[in-house]
Amino acid sequence: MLPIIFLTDKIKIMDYKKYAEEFWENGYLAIENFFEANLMDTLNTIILDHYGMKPEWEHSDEFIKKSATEVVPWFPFREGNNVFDVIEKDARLLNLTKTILGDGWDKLYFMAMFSKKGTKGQAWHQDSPPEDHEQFNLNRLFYTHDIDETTGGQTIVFPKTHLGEAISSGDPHENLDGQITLSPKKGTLLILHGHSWHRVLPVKGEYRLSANSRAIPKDTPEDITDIAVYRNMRYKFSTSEVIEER
Ligand SMILES: O=C(O)CCC(=O)C(=O)O
Ligand SMILES: [Fe+2]
Repeated sequence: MLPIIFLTDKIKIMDYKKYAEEFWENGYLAIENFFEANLMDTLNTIILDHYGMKPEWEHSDEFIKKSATEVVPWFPFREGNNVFDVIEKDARLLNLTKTILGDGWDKLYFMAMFSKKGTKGQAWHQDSPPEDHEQFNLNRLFYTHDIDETTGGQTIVFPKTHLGEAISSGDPHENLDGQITLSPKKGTLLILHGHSWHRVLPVKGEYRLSANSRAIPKDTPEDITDIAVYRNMRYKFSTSEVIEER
């Protein structure tokens, strides 16, 4: 049950504390209809216009092959495009983030992601090394179109893994007992701990978009997501290097 009290159709009061508890218990929290459909339609168009339908890969061939991940990131704020302020300044998102991360939290960066039809999605990974539980990134993902079994590209999470160690080594896209398949809808907010094991299924629809306004707790280095942990390696993005084979 979602802890939302409906006062009228328009006004919702969110119980931030309950949401934060759910997040800390499971390592993720999905809230449907968090953002309005009209806003999502507008942002979907803006993101698609940026990519066109045949974007070039930004990652090295080695990364794409070894990581079994096919996604093209876009960092609009780095180009002076502030249109996604509308998300980052949303008072409810700010409140929820503060309730989860506590005082002194900060924005990290904003990233849209595109995968085209027929691509692999994203292999199991953790966004940042899990050895220090105090140091992590918080994913604040939202989806501008419906994602389901027909479109493919569903997001898979493994509950409670944010409390543990590095992801088990093995097949990058293996089905694991205990995994949960999420079908985010247009307007869904998915808060996901960076140490939670997660992946994205292959894309069957015309395209798949998601966007992520990453945040960090107080005293977390800004390069926290430079090294990601996959089932077959640790990868360092700044130098495009496999730093550990697993
Ligand atoms: O697009 C998604 O659903 C998940 C993307 C992801 O792995 C991330 O933003 O860290
Ligand atoms: Fe991720």
